[in-house]
Amino acid sequence: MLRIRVLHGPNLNLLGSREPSLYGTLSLEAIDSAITKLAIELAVKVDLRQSNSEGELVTWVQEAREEYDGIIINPAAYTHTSIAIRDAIAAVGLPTIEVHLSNIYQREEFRHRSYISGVSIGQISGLGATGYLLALRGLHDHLAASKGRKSTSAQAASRRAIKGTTS
Ligand code: CA2
Repeated sequence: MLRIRVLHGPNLNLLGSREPSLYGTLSLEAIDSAITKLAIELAVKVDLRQSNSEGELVTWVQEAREEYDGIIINPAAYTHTSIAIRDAIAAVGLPTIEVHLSNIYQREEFRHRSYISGVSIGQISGLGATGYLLALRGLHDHLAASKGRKSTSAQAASRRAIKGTTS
């Protein structure tokens, strides 16, 4: 079973209560339920967490290396400031998808730069809560394809070992 950690950054615990025109009307709990429902359909184990603290997000990214196959992250404001989160994602080397509820490129200039996109396999921005669901499908397909490739090459290696050939 594929295992994916989903991380929500600072202030996303306030979703649904304020700024609905930017971030939609769904609470974080409702978004997490929709993610969980899709995860069950896709037979993926998901672990969902929110933190207002950069250090805690860094720790959760680092710890994901042991137990997870990939990461979905909305780093919120840390997107535009955090070299620490970027370094953690690069260090663990897990396929990561960056999600934003709003379209960061239609907003203030300072939101146009993401420190995270360079270490992510993809970014989804501006599709509201649907972005998390697309990210889950996308990461699931990416991981399933790379697992398939690994098992095909492992099978080929074992066939070569049985035959006693090297190439
Ligand atoms: O669009 C996104 O998902 C963002 O990551 C949200 C961040 C913002 O700093 C990024 O530029 C784009 C802000 C999250 C704040 O969430 C709130 C939710 C409700 C009320 C107030 C803030």
